[in-house]
Amino acid sequence: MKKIVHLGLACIFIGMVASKPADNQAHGKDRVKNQKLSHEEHFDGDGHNTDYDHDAFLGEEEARTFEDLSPEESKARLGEIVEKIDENKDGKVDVDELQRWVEKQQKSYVFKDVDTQWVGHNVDGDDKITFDEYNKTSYSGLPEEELLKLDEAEQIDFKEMIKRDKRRWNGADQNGDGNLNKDEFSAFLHPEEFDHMRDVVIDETMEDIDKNKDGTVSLEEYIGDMFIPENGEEEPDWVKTEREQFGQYRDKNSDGVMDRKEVGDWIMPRDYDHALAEARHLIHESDKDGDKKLTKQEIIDQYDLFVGSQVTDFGEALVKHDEF
Ligand SMILES: *[C@@H]1O[C@H](CO)[C@@H](O)[C@H](O)[C@H]1NC(C)=O
Ligand SMILES: [Ca+2]
Ligand SMILES: [Ca+2]
Repeated sequence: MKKIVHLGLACIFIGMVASKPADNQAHGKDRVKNQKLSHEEHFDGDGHNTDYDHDAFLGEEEARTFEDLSPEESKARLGEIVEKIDENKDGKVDVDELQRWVEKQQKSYVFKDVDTQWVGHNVDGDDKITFDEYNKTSYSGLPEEELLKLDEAEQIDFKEMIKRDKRRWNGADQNGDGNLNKDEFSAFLHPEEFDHMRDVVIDETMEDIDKNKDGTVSLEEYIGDMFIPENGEEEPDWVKTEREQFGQYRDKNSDGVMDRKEVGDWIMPRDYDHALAEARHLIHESDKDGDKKLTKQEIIDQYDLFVGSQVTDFGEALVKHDEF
């Protein structure tokens, strides 16, 4: 009997661990939130690359689907998108609306993940997940003593995990009612994407990296999180580069260690707002009458910039004809 319960648990726990991408397993560079809007470079040697804008405006996945549309189809779909962006329905898209839209596309993987997990954890199907529901779906509703007995078999430190989950839960529960609605649950699953979760993310990172628990990250702790040499192995060049980066960029006040603020600047950098820069760029390129807002027509007139089309690719193919 015990055995069966045990196996059932193993499945649930494996599912749970696998479904929390932002969780404990991150190391080194994986910890750093990637704020780039596209894998494409925006400006290269030859000038402006609209693939970057397409990815930023549509999300990388959706941008690929637009590549197969005719100009008419892509203009029609772009028109529908513009109506969604225009939140206050005044017929114009302003820089704030556009910035929020670009941020949303950047986070679209988050929303997809949240949609899937929401169904799995929201047992009664209402508009919130209670901690009781989360307990049942993630910890089989077992008392903590029972979980701790499983630590060794499952290779999971449940005590630590519950502590983290509760801290994240409280950080995500913005209205403080003890439950998580869908927005709050998004912040719980992907705290690195939400600025109000910054402290929680820093706490988790410090717990992982600050091995001697002195409240700061030393150079050795920083490197130890990304690279552990195996019997006498020499340090690869990228690790040497990281050592230099630590002194040059991470330890900003040059006291030899990273404090919480410096850890925050490293894992959730906010010195440059990519979405805002992109929103300004798109408006600058398309605002014919100079009112700093875009009408649907102004956007559709520039559909090559926003979404691209077969025609763009076809045009590029013609230009590159000699290479084929
Ligand atoms: C889950 O529920 C059980 C049973 O009510 C309780 O003993 C346990 O402490 C709960 N676990 C957490 C993480 O709250
Ligand atoms: Ca709540
Ligand atoms: Ca330390």
